[in-house]
Amino acid sequence: MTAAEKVGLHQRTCPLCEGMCGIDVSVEGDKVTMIRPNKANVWSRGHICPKGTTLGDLHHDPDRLHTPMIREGTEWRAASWEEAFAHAERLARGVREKYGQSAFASFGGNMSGKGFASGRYMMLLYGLARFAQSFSSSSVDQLPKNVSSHLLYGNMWKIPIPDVDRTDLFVMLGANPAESKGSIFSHRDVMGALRDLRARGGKLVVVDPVRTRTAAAADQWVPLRPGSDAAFLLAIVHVLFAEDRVRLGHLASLVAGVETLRDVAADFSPERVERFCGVEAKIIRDLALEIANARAAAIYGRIGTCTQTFGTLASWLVDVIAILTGNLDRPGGSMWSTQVAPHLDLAPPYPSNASVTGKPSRVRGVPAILGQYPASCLAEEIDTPGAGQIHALMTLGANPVLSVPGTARLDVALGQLECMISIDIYINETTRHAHVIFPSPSLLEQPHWDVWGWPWALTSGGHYSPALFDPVDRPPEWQVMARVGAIMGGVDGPDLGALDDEFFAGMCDRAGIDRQVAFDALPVNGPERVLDLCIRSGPFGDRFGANPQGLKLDDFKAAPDGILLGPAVPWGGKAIKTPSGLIELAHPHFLADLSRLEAAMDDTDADLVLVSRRQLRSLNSWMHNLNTLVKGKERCTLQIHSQDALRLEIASGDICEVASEGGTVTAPVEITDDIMPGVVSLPHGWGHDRGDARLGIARLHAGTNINELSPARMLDAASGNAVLNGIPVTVRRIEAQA
Ligand SMILES: Nc1nc2c(c(=O)[nH]1)N[C@H]1C(S)=C(S)[C@@H](COP(=O)(O)OP(=O)(O)OC[C@H]3O[C@@H](n4cnc5c(=O)[nH]c(N)nc54)[C@H](O)[C@@H]3O)O[C@H]1N2
Ligand SMILES: Nc1nc2c(c(=O)[nH]1)N[C@H]1C(S)=C(S)[C@@H](COP(=O)(O)OP(=O)(O)OC[C@H]3O[C@@H](n4cnc5c(=O)[nH]c(N)nc54)[C@H](O)[C@@H]3O)O[C@H]1N2
Ligand code: SF4
Ligand SMILES: [Mo]
Repeated sequence: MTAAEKVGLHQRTCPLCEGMCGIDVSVEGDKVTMIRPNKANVWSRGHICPKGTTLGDLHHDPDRLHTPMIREGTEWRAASWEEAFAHAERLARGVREKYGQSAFASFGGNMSGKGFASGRYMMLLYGLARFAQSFSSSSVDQLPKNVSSHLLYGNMWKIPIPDVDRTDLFVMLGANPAESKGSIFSHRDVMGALRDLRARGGKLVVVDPVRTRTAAAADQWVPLRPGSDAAFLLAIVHVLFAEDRVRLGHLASLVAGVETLRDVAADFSPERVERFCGVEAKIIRDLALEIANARAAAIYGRIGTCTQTFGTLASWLVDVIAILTGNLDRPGGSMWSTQVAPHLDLAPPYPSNASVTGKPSRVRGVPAILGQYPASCLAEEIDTPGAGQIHALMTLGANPVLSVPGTARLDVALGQLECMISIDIYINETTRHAHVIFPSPSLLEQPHWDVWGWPWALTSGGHYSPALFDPVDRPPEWQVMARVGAIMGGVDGPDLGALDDEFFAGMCDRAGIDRQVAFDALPVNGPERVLDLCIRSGPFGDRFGANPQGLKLDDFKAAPDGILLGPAVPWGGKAIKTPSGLIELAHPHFLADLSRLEAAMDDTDADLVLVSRRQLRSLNSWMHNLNTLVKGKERCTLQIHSQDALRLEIASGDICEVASEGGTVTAPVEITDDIMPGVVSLPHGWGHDRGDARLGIARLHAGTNINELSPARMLDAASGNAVLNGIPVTVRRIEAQA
């Protein structure tokens, strides 16, 4: 399409978060002139946030990479694609000849899943690369919930989602959708839905050490000490048993371990946990009874319940309470989605009968969890000599130098790699260490259908948007992924078409679709046919003609505002894939972690602890190079309660030093009573003053990197997930306000 033909208004979906908002993009020539909400989009109906309007700024960002980059020493130069592949291949071969395949590792980040091709071809890349160690942002995010779902339901991605639109009581722990827009909980407008809940007489309870904008919109804010959710939730379970309020409902015949759980919970009365949680016993008791009495209640925990010392226990107990009160798999409780294009079901699964834990890590000896090592172990695996040391690393849409604990060490370690290949759009804090960067196409140069949003939506539906601009002078990204996989895995002269056909055939097999039928109908390689297969083999699909009324990708192409297919319906027993066929309510992996919790309950001395926060105008570590989003007053502030400020003789605006066992940072102070005494908060994703990153705007609004304070040592033992909340710190003023 020529530029002239592109003038006008184009419907797109914003790929940045789970909001999946429909947007109207105005274009003149090759310039985006304006982005507005698309009110006609059947899913988002005009909802949008400030980030969605900046996709044009992102597309036009002069720092965004358009060609592959090769680094020699401290010098970067643009390279042709073939030259860059050849250079990467040479470096990888060098590492392989010296150390073997055991020296190869990967780090997959948050943006790896958002691209049209990258989200769909990750498994092809990984299959070819045979990385000896895989790391990802899962272990600074939802891995505890994956462990919980794997053990309870036999599928790490079978995560129940709160049915906000039909519930009467919403208990939300450690989540702040007012800023995040919802996570593992896709909704067109979470805050609107919470307002609707209250308007129809329902109740919202937010359990969070901070009175966030979400908590401020709730009927009840329950401040609790960071890291104590597991004890808080166990006390609720205690009350449910003690008051004889356990009602398994329609799931009764599917649940194992109820009596074991009763015994376990007997030790955790509200009175026993009250000091540890910092929550009065009566509040816990009342909440337990409210949940039991509610016609339907939805219990939901997110980042605050995962990225903490007892992330697995807390994630498990959120579901336990839903199960014990008959609220799992029922409207108004917590439900599973029914997706139009269930991509995750067609990817090679983590076997439901496999153990959560794998081989111990080389340096620290902590186990791999669900096939990956903790992100907090990456630095030591690179900088500790010995057999199996990492010398080659691939990063994909990841910025671990800002996003994982112990970043100072990681920053140095990455500089020691002999081969680092990144697929990214910037030379940033992490990719500045790469030897070769392969740029992804701009998000407007790719079609879109969300891989990671729809699995968490309790409305079935879909919306497809075509690429707005033609990508120039670059191979399709799926081919880049395949070639990088082949380079890392030492596969010479890969036949890309054949590899893709084999990959596609595997998906057909898992979908129960005859390979030849699918190949005949969808002969063109690439992500679009993967999407079409997912739709056609999915619950609403045409099954390649077997269900003639069913849907295929063309139907969505003909409906640029999307198609909705109704609210979620219960799954019943067919959701459960555990070896026993039952929901394993008291799996030994959970119970084994309780002694660690009991020990912590006797040791509550930390004077001040640090938690993280998200901000509407940021997206993790990487949208700070857009002036529209970062302009205005300084956002990277240390929030502290007025009592603590008084005690420490700190005034608003003072520059303070925050120190933990992990490191020391400085930040301006913001005094507020919307945070518990004893807790301080910094936003995550800042710290852009490092080295020679090419981020002109972000450098001017550098902020401070919270993860210099997160000690790599601190893990949720049951999942290997990083502890990013509840970190003991000290705070002192170093400079009075100007
Ligand atoms: N202290 C603390 N730390 C945290 C958190 C916290 O709450 N507190 N949250 C954690 C969580 S939940 C997560 S998910 C992680 C996120 O941390 P990461 O997984 O490291 O992801 P991002 O910070 O989003 O960085 C995304 C990277 O992708 C690149 N990128 C942007 N667009 C594209 C694209 O289209 N294609 C490609 N290939 N690359 C692109 C960016 O340049 C950047 O390098 O951080 C974690 N770290
Ligand atoms: N604008 C914006 N949106 C985003 C992102 C972003 O960076 N910016 N990141 C995206 C990503 S990758 C993710 S994973 C999601 C995350 O989405 P959310 O889970 O909603 O994440 P947060 O907004 O960080 O909210 C976490 C809350 O947990 C609280 N908390 C901290 N410690 C504890 C604790 O021990 N117990 C309890 N109960 N609460 C605690 C914090 O105070 C905070 O309010 O957001 C996504 N959306
Ligand atoms: S809420 Fe999420 S999907 Fe919607 S515009 Fe903002 S970033 Fe994009
Ligand atoms: Mo995340």
